[in-house]
Amino acid sequence: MSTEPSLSRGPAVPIRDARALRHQVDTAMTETPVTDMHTHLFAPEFGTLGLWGIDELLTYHYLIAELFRFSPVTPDRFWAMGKPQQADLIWETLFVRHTPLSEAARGVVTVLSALGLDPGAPDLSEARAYFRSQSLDTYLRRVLDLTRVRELVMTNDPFDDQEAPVWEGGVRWDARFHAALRLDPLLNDWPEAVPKLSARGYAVREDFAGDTAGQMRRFLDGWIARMRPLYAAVSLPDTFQFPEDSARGRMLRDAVLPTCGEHRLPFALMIGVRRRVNPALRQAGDGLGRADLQAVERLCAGWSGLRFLVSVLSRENQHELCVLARKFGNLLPFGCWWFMNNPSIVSEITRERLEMLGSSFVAQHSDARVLDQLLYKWRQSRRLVADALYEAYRPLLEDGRPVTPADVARDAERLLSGNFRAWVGLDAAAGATHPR
Ligand code: HDL
Ligand code: ZN
Repeated sequence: MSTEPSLSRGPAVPIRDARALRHQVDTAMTETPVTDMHTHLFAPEFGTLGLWGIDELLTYHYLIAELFRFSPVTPDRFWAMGKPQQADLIWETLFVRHTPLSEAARGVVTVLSALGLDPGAPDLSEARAYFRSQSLDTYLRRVLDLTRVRELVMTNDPFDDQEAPVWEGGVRWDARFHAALRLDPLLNDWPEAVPKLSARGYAVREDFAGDTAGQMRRFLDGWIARMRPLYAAVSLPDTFQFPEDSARGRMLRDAVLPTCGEHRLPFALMIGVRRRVNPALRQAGDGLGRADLQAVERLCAGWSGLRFLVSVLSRENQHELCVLARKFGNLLPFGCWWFMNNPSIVSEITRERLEMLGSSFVAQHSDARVLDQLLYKWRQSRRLVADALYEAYRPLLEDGRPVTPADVARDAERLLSGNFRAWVGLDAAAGATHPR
């Protein structure tokens, strides 16, 4: 990214040379406020559900998976440790005795540097002292200011025993945090969900007999009223099929999709995860698989009045997703999810999306689990999207189609915020793509 002083250009003054264009793109991608539309962060009102600080940062499951590649420690011994001891071991192993070369490890280095802490420290004493000195409100404001994240979307699970009571207690939460109604237990673990729903007074049957669908719609209506989510969401395995004569297939057809339609609630599908490939690693034990995106094709075609947000976990599915988005105006691709959120792949995905979709997609989400991660995830993503956007503009200049600063500002805003906000009705931005 260029470091030249900001060029004073009128919004309509065409940019005619590549150097000025590069600077304009870098400035816009650095300064444009972001709507982080998928995270695992929580508003301060959710208490200890919200993670922040060096020990949470280092025990991120990405780093736990990497620890076991370098350390002889067994998973059992690791899980028997307390979190500070786990963090010490990860720091010593991945950051002191080895070079922090992976994206997740480099991210911690970026966070420490952004906070003015020593990323080469021999231990965590300085970092722990810093975080002990911080209040969450002040630190949250600092992180959101530094990253220019204007708002973010949580992942909210009505089946989570720690989170559900906060909602049922009538929480009023920080307006910078939006809710997303996450439905994995309903759609992926129905047999386990049935007794929990029965205990809450929903007369549901595992075989869907009786008024199970009606009861599930009542359940969903209640949580939509409580959370006021921007969208409903689910992660789905690589084996996902639709339609399908299964609990998931029936729940989607008879309860979730009709309810999303009734509430005009967009539905986010995150497809390709293979849960617990190595159970011993717990949250770090998930893998991925290539999915059959014809299921998405049938959903978009069969539920044409619904708006779908889709992200896929296999690199091989990314190109297919772009082609599907060209066929269905009710499909909005989003972000570079999880194992896709690495520079080499983010760069490829963003370029192929610009080539096939122009600016009509959501460039990125952080998927952050720890507040501090916004400091590296968004710095990296802004750089990578800037590079791809610049490469997309350059041929226009060469072919005599000048680009103005207003063009660049509008495109950056759509990619980082506007497309998503329009999709979920946060603002009725002109020109947002709509279901045809
Ligand atoms: O299902 C999801 O939302 C995934 O993002 C998982 O939470 C995963 O563990 C993750 O954190 N990926 O970044
Ligand atoms: Zn996630």
